[in-house]
Amino acid sequence: HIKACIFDLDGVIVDTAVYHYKAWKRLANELGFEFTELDNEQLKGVSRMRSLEIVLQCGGITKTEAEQKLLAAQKNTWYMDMVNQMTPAEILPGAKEFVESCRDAGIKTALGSASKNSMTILNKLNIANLFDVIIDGNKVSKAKPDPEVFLKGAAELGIEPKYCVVFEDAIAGVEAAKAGGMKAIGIGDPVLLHEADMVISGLDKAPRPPKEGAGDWALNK
Ligand code: G16
Ligand code: MG
Repeated sequence: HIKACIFDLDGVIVDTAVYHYKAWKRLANELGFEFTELDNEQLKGVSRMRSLEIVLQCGGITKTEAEQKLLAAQKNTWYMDMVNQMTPAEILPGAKEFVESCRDAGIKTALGSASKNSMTILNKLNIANLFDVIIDGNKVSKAKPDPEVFLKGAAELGIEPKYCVVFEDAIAGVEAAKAGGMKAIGIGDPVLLHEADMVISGLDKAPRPPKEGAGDWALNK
């Protein structure tokens, strides 16, 4: 019986990956190498500093820790310039309606994102109030596939992990949910996300939760 839904942000509620990509590509280009959309796939769900390591590896470049901090800050400035232009029109199809339908059915909702910018993004989209609990990159020390972000979400909601379902677009995120003893609904490619209990193309395709006491939810398998 599902009592809580925990949502990843980038790739589930909104597509910020395109802005991450533009900012990382600009950094790579200024450092003198190319960074492709395919390279960018490796960054999904991954923390900012780990993303930078992967980008630098793509260019075969090594930097000191101090230089890395400056580069990550530069990337974040360019990224936030784009985030600050975002509007609620960029919420992915069906995402807002689905989270609302969970709340209407008495299911608790949480955000579980690696991004330290989650609050700014939720405020730009006008949907911060849809989540009972928000766990973002500022509140966790271990990145996905470690389950910390989702376990904290469940703990703050006061719901046992086995009653939680996580919605995730990243392989590391699905792994994190399963490692935490939760159900995982993958958003995206069923081959890539084969560890998920179910894979859908987007929240617009998620089965709606039944009203309280009105039978089983199709997610609840
Ligand atoms: C998101 C993105 C990642 C990004 C990470 C950290 O995670 O998918 O590409 O590197 O957040 O973002 P920031 O630099 O804003 O702290 P998620 O967990 O929402 O998919
Ligand atoms: Mg994601």
